[in-house]
Amino acid sequence: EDGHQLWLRPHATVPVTVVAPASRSVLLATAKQELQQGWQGNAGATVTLTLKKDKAIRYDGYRISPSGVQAVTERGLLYGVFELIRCQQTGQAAQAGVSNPSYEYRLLNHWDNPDGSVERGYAGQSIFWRKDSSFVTTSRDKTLWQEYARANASVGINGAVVNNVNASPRILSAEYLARVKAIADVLRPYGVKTFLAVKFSSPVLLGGLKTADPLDPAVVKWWQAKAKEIYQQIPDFGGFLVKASSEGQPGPQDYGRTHADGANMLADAVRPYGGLVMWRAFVYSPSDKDRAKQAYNEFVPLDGKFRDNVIIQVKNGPVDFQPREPFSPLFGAMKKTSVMPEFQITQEYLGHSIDLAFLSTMWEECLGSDTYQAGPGSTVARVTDGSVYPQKHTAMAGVANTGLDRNWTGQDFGQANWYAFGRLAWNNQLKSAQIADEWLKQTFAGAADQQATASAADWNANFLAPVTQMMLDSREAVVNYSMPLGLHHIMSATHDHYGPGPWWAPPKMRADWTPPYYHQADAQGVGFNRTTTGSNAVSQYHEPLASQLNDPATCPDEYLLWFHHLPWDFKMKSGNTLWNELCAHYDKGVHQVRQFQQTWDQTRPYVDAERFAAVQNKLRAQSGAAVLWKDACLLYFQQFSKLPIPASVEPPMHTLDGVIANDMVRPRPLPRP
Ligand code: BDP
Repeated sequence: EDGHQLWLRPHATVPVTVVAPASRSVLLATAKQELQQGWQGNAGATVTLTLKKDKAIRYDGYRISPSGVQAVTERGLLYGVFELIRCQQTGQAAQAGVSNPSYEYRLLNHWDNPDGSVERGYAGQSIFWRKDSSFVTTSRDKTLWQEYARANASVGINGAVVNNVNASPRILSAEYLARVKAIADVLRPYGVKTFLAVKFSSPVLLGGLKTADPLDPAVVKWWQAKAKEIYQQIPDFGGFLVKASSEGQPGPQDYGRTHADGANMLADAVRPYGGLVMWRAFVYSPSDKDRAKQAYNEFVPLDGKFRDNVIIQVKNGPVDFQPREPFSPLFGAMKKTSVMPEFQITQEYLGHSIDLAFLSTMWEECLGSDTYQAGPGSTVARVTDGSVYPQKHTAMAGVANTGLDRNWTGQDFGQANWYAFGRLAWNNQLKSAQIADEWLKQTFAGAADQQATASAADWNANFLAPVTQMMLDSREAVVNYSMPLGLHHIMSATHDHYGPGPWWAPPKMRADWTPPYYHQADAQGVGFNRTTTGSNAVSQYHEPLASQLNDPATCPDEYLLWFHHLPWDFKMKSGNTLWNELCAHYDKGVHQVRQFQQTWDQTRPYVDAERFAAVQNKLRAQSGAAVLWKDACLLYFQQFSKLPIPASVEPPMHTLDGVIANDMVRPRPLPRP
């Protein structure tokens, strides 16, 4: 049990007869095969797969009926088959009726570099690229890509951007495109489309042109020719993802052009082939007073100026994938443009592949947030999935956490985040409790080394219930021990965003990359004043939210220090002072992780030895990290608050000098049990 099978572990099956339309398509063959190899329903049953027009079915949706699965596309049939099997495995009755995906495109973004490294990857090297690659596709490559594509299909993911948004121009060279084609050929039978991230200056760097100006006819021609070259090899190629004029990446602004000019030029190049351009809104300049405001400021004026095959890809929060952020105010504000959410599955700011953090609750929180942009109930989910605005295209992206590690994601529970992303992209109203329940049943049921003992009731009570609860609490625990009450971006820079670093601010470093820019701690208090008396970022939210966030009395505790700079003795809703409340949150986080350790220790009879020990080791490391976070942050902030740590809080076991010295000087190798 090395976890390689993910949530698709083999299990006892029974024979089934599949009736399907005659077709030579590989997708349909995949659907039939999955059904035959995974059927656990009535032995000898007949299941009919039907392709038929049906007004109730949208995109790759499907209809389940007692006789089988009906869909409009072959992909839809495959997803219906996976739904039947998922229900059989998790002991649910398959719901008769239609299931439509919330989003047309459900995509993973791989931040994989051509040299095989993965930016913010914590599960080994890339599954797509390798340094020594002679670009011969080996059978090992193919097997791995096939397993990957199958896992995606099983949760409805239908697209993959196979290289980093900080894109190398080389990815568009003939040599690399040949490998992209090889990847696309393996992903296709599972309905996964291949996309590429492209560097805006590719016409210069790869094509030898003098400029990448999007309005220059030679540039336009270069991209058109490149698109043609790609589609000749990969007729169903998905399109481009672009990070432009952002964090040092080239973009249209280098030529005095707008994001719309840049995006539209690329959109025109792929339009003849039905291609899509996902243009990221992750932009901010070093000099602005409030990074959180910038994407909105740059993009809202461009609303309505984009071609209809452009989607603006917006990170869930206005800063950068922090453990908790309010939703990005761009959601719902761009009313005449397709907008898609981007989540980070890889745990860059939530403990890499060491800490256990089930991110479904974070995404559920974001999707359920009310933007009020078209009246109450205009949730992030509804303003991005076409329910509120007539978006031409809808999509959701997740920055993948996969690598060559045998279990794909480093931490075994990281698999749950890949799973949850797919499930939420299919149905943005799903509840995290259901997702955790499904994932645990498929990933761990029947996995004990000493099988015999556990009855179903025993397993449910002693494994499923406590571990589900642990998963549901896990993200909030990370928030508590790292960045509670709206604190953000106070992690260590030296250790690649793992562990605390509220002090980190080397001279000459751009301010908006340093934690003090975000926490603003001083003798008077702590927090970023984004109210009307500060940066006024609150004004980017729609009423009544703007007023609610603007007033510390009505601003939810979770976002308090995101929007307010408050005195250390500020009276919280709980009756505590801000300082005592902060201490209590850090302490709570530490205790939550210790509770997770106890919970997990008690699951030993129900889990195979290998995964049991792996998770146990990770939790031990996480427990240490939580104490370090608490000690470091409380001791650091105490320099400003000058207040005692309450007796109810576990006293620090570190010294501030000690943790700072350790953070600055010694890059710590990450434990890899
Ligand atoms: C930040 C990451 C950086 C990415 C960037 C992005 O630290 O590695 O390139 O996001 O999303 O969070 O472009």
